Amino acid sequence: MSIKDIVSDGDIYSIQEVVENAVKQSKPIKVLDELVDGLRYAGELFANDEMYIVDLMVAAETFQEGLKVLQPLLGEKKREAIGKVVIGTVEGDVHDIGKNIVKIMLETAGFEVIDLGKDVPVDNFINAIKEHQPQILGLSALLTSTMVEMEGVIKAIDEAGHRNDIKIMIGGAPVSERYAQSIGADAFAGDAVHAIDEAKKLIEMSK
Ligand code: B12
Repeated sequence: MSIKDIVSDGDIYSIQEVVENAVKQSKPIKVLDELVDGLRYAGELFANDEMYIVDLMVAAETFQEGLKVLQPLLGEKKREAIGKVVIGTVEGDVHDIGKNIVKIMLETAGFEVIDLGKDVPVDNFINAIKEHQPQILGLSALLTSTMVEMEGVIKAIDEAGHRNDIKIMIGGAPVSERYAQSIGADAFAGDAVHAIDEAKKLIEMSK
């Protein structure tokens, strides 16, 4: 069975061994793509009423088990951080898989990342900015109903007087470049690889 099928079937007991074998033959980043394909396929089945939410949850857990095997192989953390990023999924939204991948990839690229987790209230973002003074804030949302929270976070940062201290980068399936511009974010990235490029540009801009 392919990695895609194992994830979408939620075969949580096989995934570890299959991923371990897969990385002997191809690059970890390619194997990550296959894991993501499986999860996206499960999402399609769910959207078409061909999968129950419980099975989608098992598919997501299977994905996370596979990711655990890949994580140490995706790259070593660098000693000197090239910048600091605070990241989190906005309030009301429990999707954190994409955000976690962005975190891993940013760390691999040499960023220090402070992860606030998922379902993060606005005040937690503000407090983290005060405490950690990052150059970049990363916001994630996977629901059309929660992407609007991003605008609320940006407004609250503005009202707290921190908007000029920080660059804001957003991402998540329903979000776009256009949406980023419309809510006053500084950057958008559609995947973790582009997130690294955008974060590097934002660091240059904030110098
Ligand atoms: C897995 C999953 C779940 C899991 C989440 C587990 C977890 N720990 O994250 C569970 C089962 C819990 C779940 C729950 C729900 N889900 Co859901 N879920 C998905 C699914 C299948 C995959 C999401 C995912 O992880 N994709 C893989 C990752 C790698 O991709 P990604 O998230 O897009 O992230 C990449 C980029 O977007 C970007 N990125 C992401 N974040 C950030 C942040 C920054 C700063 C940057 C720069 C980039 C970036 O980089 C990432 C890596 O490349 C999607 C379908 C889909 N195609 O997206 C539905 C989906 C998002 N879910 C959906 C729904 C409806 C729900 C529920 C409301 C279902 C319910 N009835 O309860 C609940 C939501 C509960 C809540 N309050 O949040 C809908 C949303 C519809 C909509 N338009 O709003 C979708 C689209 C499925 C569908 N087609 O119906 N879900």
